[in-house]
Amino acid sequence: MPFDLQQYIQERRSEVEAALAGFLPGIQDGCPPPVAEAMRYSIAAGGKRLRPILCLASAEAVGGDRALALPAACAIEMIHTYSLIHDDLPAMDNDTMRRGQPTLHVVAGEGMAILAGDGLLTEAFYLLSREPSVGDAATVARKLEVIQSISAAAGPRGMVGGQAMDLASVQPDPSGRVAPPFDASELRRMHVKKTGALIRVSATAGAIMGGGTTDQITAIDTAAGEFGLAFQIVDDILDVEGASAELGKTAGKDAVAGKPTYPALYGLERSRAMAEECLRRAESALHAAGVADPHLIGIGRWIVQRSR
Ligand code: GRG
Repeated sequence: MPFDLQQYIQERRSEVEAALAGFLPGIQDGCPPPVAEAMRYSIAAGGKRLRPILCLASAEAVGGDRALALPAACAIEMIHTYSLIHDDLPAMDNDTMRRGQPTLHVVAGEGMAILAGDGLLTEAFYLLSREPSVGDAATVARKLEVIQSISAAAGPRGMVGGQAMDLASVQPDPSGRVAPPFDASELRRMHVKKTGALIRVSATAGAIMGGGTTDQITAIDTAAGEFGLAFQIVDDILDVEGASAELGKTAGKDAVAGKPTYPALYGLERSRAMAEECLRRAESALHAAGVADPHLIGIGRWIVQRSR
């Protein structure tokens, strides 16, 4: 079936952005203006919307209605945006540019940036518990499964845990000790948690909300695990090769901070080959389960071929 991936991505992105604007709380919901505005500033700053698009494509790949996955897609983008706000804080990665705009703590102050991040995280779960509001038992059961999967992926077993491993690898502990550099398997473990878990659950949540069978959900989960790793490898490559203006954030920070990265460990050429290998493994998992939807495969290629 011929299709235009760019058009698909653009259409899903617009859908997600319109839904996010409607789901975010405002003053009419009793949300005080400074925190409402701060949350909207970071969401509206842009971003590729990779995770929500992957979520919607996964719902469709199992033959489901993507409208049922839209709240999960938006909730995941809220959680992702919170993680970027907190990651950019002086206590963490200390960055002043994100999504091509000054970071939230630069424009709203550190306290408000912390609160906006907290607000996006909690609001995501408020949304997940509330929408879709369809009352049938199957949808309610799927919502609960998705809430469990997303909370595991975003919390200390997943993204928060990975961020803690990352932080400990560069910041001295209270006694002044810095952890020894990661070897290859620790680097992989850190990325699987820090970046991979949320990308992975984006696809899995979409497949669950789309009513996929266990085999379909498992295959999409496996493929998205590979997408998540490929995403991080490419992110590390872009940090070496990319220009800050195109990336929308400060390039070259990993090397300056002495961070363990794929190019540092394996070199650029091998890192590129590793990202391609992830893609091949993802595609074969999707083919084996009969869910090799062209949009899903195309999103994998987008992850590896992107320049920002
Ligand atoms: C603060 C709990 C907590 C976690 C932060 C994901 C993360 C954990 C920090 C981000 C650090 C970082 C820049 C990691 C590299 C991979 C990554 C998540 C890049 C940003 O994601 P994109 O490229 O961003 O999808 P956009 O702006 O396009 O949404």
